[in-house]
Amino acid sequence: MTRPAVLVARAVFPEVIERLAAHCEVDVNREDRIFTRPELIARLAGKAGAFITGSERIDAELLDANPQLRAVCNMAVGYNNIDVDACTARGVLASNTPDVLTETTADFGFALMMATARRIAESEHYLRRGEWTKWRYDMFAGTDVHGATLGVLGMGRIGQGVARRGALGFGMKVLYANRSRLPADVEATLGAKWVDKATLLRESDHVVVVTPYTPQTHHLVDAAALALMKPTATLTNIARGGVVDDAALAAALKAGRIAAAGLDVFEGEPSVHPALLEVPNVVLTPHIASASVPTRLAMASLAADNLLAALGLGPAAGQPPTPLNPQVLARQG
Ligand code: 8YV
Repeated sequence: MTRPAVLVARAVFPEVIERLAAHCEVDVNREDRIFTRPELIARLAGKAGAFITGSERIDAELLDANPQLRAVCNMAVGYNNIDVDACTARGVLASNTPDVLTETTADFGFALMMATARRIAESEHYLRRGEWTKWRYDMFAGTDVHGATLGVLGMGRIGQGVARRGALGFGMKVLYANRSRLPADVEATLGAKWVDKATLLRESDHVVVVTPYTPQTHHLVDAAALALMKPTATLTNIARGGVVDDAALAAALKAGRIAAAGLDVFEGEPSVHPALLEVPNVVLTPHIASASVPTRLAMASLAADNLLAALGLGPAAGQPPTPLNPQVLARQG
């Protein structure tokens, strides 16, 4: 039997490549340069499957140029880089990596919110600049996290993880806005109250954004939303660039309309809106919320499991663990 060829579109853990190589002909982007679109399309020629990350966009045009493709497996839970309907229409299995990163990402979201509220990055820069000469009563005085009101915009798995940390660890009152309401027992455990977005923005001391990026959530937090927030409030975005209007946020931070922001994701990343780099009251990190070594390894392994299984290989042949369009499998079966 000929071994199927797969593309690993970005550099990834060698042990994961080895596992793929036990079953497939693997073409790895070892230099880890992000492919241009024509390069990606060309590199997929003859490949049955692709191991991708958020930096590769999979759409109808790319699929039509590579009709032999049978599986595209994302090393990310968010999949706004994949046109799942276009995959389904062409019988291509698409997958993501849910669950394995939930707690690590919630840890980071909480850490970023705390760093923002307590001005950790800003004060560290001040110290490194050699400006710390004396104690002062209001030096880097921020806002409290414990006992404050946490507003979670988007209450999926990661949002619930952030809420759990706030409610159970820090005695926070939790508000959440989400398309659907949580089951009563989950609400009760978190002491969480389902509210509309405007109420959440008006009443929260710390707003954390954890929604998927879709046309409906584009600029969910825009100038009008920011205007509803308390002047003492913080905003943390660990969702996707584009859910927050970064230009409007920079203007709100500059004007002191909200106290501070923590951002792990940006519109057009890795570019960062220049105005955000100018304001001191924002903590900026380079999309690392899921970046613990065990979690990144778990994400890569799950993406590889999906790829092998979707191509009918390995111990779970035919049964990818986390498909986005399982109807494709039913059709193949
Ligand atoms: C990834 C993420 O690191 O899982 C996601 O949706 O945003 C991150 O965990 C990133 O998307 C790379 O694929």
